[in-house]
Amino acid sequence: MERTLIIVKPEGVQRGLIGQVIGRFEAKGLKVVGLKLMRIPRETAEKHYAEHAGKPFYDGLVGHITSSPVVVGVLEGPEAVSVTRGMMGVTNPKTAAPGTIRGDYGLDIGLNIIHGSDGQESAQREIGIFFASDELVSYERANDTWVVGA
Ligand code: D4T
Repeated sequence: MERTLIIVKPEGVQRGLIGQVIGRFEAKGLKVVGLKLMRIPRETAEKHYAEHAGKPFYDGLVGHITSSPVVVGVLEGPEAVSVTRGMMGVTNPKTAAPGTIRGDYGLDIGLNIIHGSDGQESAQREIGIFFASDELVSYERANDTWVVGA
């Protein structure tokens, strides 16, 4: 089982899409093992987006993600990282395929609704930035065998 970090970005919260976005992952069968609404402090955003420091869109990115509350979550499931990335769609919502979150809800690359970790290493790093270990909960769901098999 893998874990991955997602962020419903400020535009997702402001547009009332929290439930629809999280609901897609639940319907897919991924398990929510961590979830909180927060206003991201600037220092945390800089840590999270460290790989983009120096890029032309970096200042806007950090300014935007800290501008309004977000919902941060940890999803668990088989190949959770790539399954989540596939459901998000490509970075630019204009070209993201219909049926993906970005393809269905967005039009602007700076307002692309959702972040998801892009690999297992970044997932571990990002989960550590946003969640203390006692904020993540392992549990069985009664219908897991009907989603991921025995
Ligand atoms: P994240 O990391 O948020 O899941 O997005 P992606 O993996 O799909 O895309 P990314 O890391 O290349 O970009 C991170 C973040 O920056 C915004 N962005 C990106 C932007 O505002 N302008 C740009 O030109 C690019 C490339 C969107 C996502």
